[in-house]
Amino acid sequence: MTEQTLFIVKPDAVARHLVGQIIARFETKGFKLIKLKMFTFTKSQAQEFYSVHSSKPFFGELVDFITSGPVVVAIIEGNNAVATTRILVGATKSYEAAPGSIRGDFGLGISDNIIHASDSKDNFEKEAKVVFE
Ligand code: FUP
Repeated sequence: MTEQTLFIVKPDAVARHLVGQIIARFETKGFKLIKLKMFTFTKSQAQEFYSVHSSKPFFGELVDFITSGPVVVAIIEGNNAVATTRILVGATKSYEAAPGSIRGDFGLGISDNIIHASDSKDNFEKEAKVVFE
């Protein structure tokens, strides 16, 4: 089923010049790029983006990290985009993520875990509003 999802190349990966390699993984897999932009989250945008985590102990760290430098956000389209993108991205803790996944191949951190991807159609729609509107 053709659907859309969103991913964000996080500040750690932008700083390490991994943007091209990460976008290439999605294009190589067969996804079509629909929207692409580079920007830096404001604090209020980050708090809204991560509002589902607002009660978690790591919320402050998460907001500080995602606002720490520019990110690249993309909307992509293709078969089963939400679930397949989560597979390509890998486990949240980069040091546990499987080799071959983006987090597994490029990082070791938790909040600095290279990439964000929407985990449902509803969250894709919410996140796309926060970053593109
Ligand atoms: P994911 O969907 O894999 O990005 O992971 P979650 O939605 O569970 O977490 C969102 C972000 O919170 C992660 F990208 C990193 C951060 N996080 C922490 O900093 N510490 C934790 O213990 C769990 C998540």
